[in-house]
Parts: sequence; C-alpha cells; structure tokens
Amino acid sequence: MKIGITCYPTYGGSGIVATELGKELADRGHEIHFISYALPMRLNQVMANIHFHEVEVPAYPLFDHPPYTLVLATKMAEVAVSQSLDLLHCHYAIPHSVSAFLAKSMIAPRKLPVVTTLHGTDITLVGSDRSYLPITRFSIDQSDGVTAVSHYLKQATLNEIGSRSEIEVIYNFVNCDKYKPSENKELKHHFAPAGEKILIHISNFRPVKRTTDVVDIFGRVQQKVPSVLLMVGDGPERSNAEWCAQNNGLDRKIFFLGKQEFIEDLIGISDLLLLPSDTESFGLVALEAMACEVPVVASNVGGLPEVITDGIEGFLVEPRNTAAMADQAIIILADDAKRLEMGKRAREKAHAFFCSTRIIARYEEFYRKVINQR
Ligand code: GMT
Repeated sequence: MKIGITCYPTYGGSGIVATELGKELADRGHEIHFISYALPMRLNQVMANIHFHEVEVPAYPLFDHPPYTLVLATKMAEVAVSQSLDLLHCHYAIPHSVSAFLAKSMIAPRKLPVVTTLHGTDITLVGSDRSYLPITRFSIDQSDGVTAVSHYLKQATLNEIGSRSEIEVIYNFVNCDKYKPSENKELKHHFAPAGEKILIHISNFRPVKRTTDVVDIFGRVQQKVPSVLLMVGDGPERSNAEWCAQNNGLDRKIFFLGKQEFIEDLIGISDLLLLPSDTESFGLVALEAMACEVPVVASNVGGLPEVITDGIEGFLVEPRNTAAMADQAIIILADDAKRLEMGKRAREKAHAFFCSTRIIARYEEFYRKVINQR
C-alpha cells in the first residue's frame, strides 16, 4: 500500500507512534510518505520505502498566526495525487484530521480514505476545550476510519467529545527486538558509580506529567534506597523540576539529560520507571520500559491500567499521592528478587500483547477494511 502519514514531529508519544508505525510498515514493503513541518524525531535512518514531504508555512506580515492547517491540507492533496496514495493516516486529531478533510474535498472525486488515530490530549485536554470541541468532533466523524490507543480513550471520545464514529481500539506497540534488557556497564557506572539503583522518568515535561512530583517521589526514595534519577526530555516544566531538585539538595543525584534519541539505552540501565501523570491515555514510555524488563510505578488513571496490572508489572497509585508512590517504589527497589520478577512479567506482557508484529498487522487489516469500504 502507499500510505501518507501526518504527525507532530516533536518529542511526544503520538509522533513517536506514527514514526515507528511508518518504519515498521516500510519494513513490510509498504511505501510510506510522511507529511509534516519537520522531519519526525525518530526518523533517524534512511529507509528505501520512506519519503518525507516538508510542509513549509510561508510568513506574511498580516498573519500573527500562520495558517498551518491550510498549507498542510494543500501538501496532503498534492502528495496524495502525485504519489497515488491509497490512504492518509493522521495521528492526533487537531489539526491534522481537519487538514485531511480539506485535502480529501479538494481532490474529489479522486478518493482519499482518511484514518485518524486519537492519542490522548487531542481528546482529553485540547479537544474537550470548547474552542476546539465542535471541530474536533466534526473532523473525527468525517474520517473514514478512527482508532484510539486504549479503551479508556475510546470511551472518552464518545462521552466527552460526543463523537458518533465507530472507533477501533488498536493499542500502541513496542519493538521487542529493539527494546530489550541491556547491560551497558559503562553507562550504568557513569550514573551510578557506587551501584546505586537508577530511577528514570521520560516525558515532554508538560504540566500533565507532574515532573515536580517525580522529584518529590525520588527525594523520598533516596532516603531509604541509595539511588539516582535520570530525567529525560524537555518542556515547560523542566525549570520547575530543576528548581525543586536544587531546593531539596538533590541536584547531585538527579541528572537532567534533556531530549535523547536512543532512550532504549537509558531505559536499559534503569531499575524503575516513574510515570505519575495526571492523565495518560496509554503511557507509551511505560510499555517501552516493560519491554526492557523495567517495572513501572505510575498513576492509576486513563489507559494505564490497560497496560500495567497493579502488583504484577509494577504498581498503580492515585495521582499526586507522592508518598504512596515512593512507598511502592521502595518496595520494588529494596527487594532485587521482586524487582527482577516484576521486570520479567513486564517483558512477558509487552511481548504477548503489545509487540509490533501483532499490532502492525492490526493496522494493515484496518487500512484494508477502510479502503475496501469506500
Ligand atoms: O503525553 C504527551 O504529552 C504526548 C502525547 C502526544 O500525543 O504526543 O501523548 C499521548 O499519546 C501517546 C501515544 O499514543 C500516549 O502514550 C500518551 O499516553 C498520550 N498522553 C496523554 O494522554 C497525556
């Protein structure tokens, strides 16, 4: 198949899922055309079947806010025709599905089936804002196929957005050959020279990720278990988190590493992942940790209970209860046998339910269904 994929190219789950999906599909012989304003972050290798079409947004003094939605629609239509796309797959509803609807209308009667994958904040935070809600609902309902990354998100879309679409749940996936336990002794020694336990948090440091809670949890943990914390990623909350670390005398034990490309190397040397978000439609990073045999302490919100079973692959705790999260982290870190057992169970689960071979086949099947229904 010839598939166009539009996503945010930045450090965020939806862009990562879209890019990894494109790479997996290209590996299976499909021709993939990424359409976005910059090269997606994980598109870090040249692959024969992958093409990138940059959307350039011309500046004009009249525009305080250049109309990206329109130039994206124009590029989508152009690529669909010039490359004879079979289907256009939008990741994150706003504004991608709106642009796709315009592109489809522009090139009619030529057909361009559009699939929208809902990722989370496009429904739970941004999409449910009154200023976006009607157009979010409209663009979802105009899509020829809609998927959501968890049952939780599907229900939120039906209940909070009032969509009438049939929504297929296709979970996020992880490549278990790439994300696997690793023993990079040199890297481990660099961060934990005295054999301290390594905790890790990876996110885009948005308020929803509660990065200051991560610092607070770590502060409690390191009083009981010798440990260090890796803070990976960047975003608006980073300076608050850094301030918290300094203010609590933790700055020598917390490493703010900024955006990193090869996070599997960092997860691979870690003993525990912290994900205390206020909401999380899936929690891709938790799955990536699980595949590396790293247990997770996370909030019991959104789609996280569909990924992590409390007490088996980690622990789920009510959001913002940093004391309880720290207690659960200590239970895992103070008992190596328990930690290793949870890690093993975590990889087994990632492999059995979320590995890329299983999930990519679901997308291929869904594409065929959408194309044929037209
Ligand atoms: O979590 C973010 O802030 C990024 C956001 C995105 O769309 O880039 O992530 C969402 O999509 C991910 C991939 O499907 C999910 O794993 C995340 O749980 C989801 N984030 C939230 O729901 C907060």
